[in-house]
Amino acid sequence: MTFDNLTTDRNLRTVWISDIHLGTPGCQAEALLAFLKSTECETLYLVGDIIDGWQLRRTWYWPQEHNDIVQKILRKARKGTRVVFVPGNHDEFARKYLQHNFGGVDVVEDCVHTLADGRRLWVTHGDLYDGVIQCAKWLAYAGDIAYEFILKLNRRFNALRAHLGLPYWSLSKYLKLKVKRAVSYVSDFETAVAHEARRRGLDGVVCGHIHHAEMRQIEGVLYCNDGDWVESLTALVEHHDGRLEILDFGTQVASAKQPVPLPVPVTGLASAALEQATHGTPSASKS
Ligand SMILES: [Mn+2]
Repeated sequence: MTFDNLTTDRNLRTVWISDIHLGTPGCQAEALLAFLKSTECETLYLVGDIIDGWQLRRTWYWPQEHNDIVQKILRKARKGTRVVFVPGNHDEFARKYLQHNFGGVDVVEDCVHTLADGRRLWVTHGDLYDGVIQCAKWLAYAGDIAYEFILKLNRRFNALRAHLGLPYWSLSKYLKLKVKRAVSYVSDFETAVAHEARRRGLDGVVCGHIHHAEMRQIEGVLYCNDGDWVESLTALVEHHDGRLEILDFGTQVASAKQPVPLPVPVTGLASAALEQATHGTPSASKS
């Protein structure tokens, strides 16, 4: 997989990625590996939910591609890239190791990044400003199981669509954009982190957590979200002149979308037919 036609500038000052969710079948490791291979940067920020401890606790899932991602990142650190890991809620286990350095990766709770043009951005995963996680953790866990389920449905649905020759279509993205309460939940979150950045006297914020890449001004504060590598396949990058850009690989991958192998054995006639549809497709032969 290559992303040759997306941008010509592969030499960047800074890259922010988050919500990779290694350890889950939803993680699009192949696309992320292609991105990491084709990009050089001075600083790489891993803005949380890199390894999904919540799901690994429920079901152990760790294919070779997920090792490859970890190896690639550690290799970048060895070769001189400054790698900073800001843990999120799904990898909150790493919050026990704040201020430590693992194989060249600095683990910090949050930090301030100064752009080439002098603007200062607060880098945080953002879950501390998510009302659901703060007030009802059980609901966040339930929501996580529901999200996992919708993603699974989504994969089967798209395996069927691929079988019928139809393009990739994201059910969970559709639900997130259409459900009115989800929209207000997202805007509450965005406003909360922007306010906190301003309270800290900074020009803007870079966060992740809600799986929706975005870059806009909120009440005079630059709000940037680097998206995720489960569905949207996006990264936030800084060019050498301090210019920020969201790189979106989702559209490219969608056109060459491959059905993801199903993680759990399925039962029942309809699911068996779907399973057959998945494995009957030549592109599903990678396991
Ligand atoms: Mn999160």
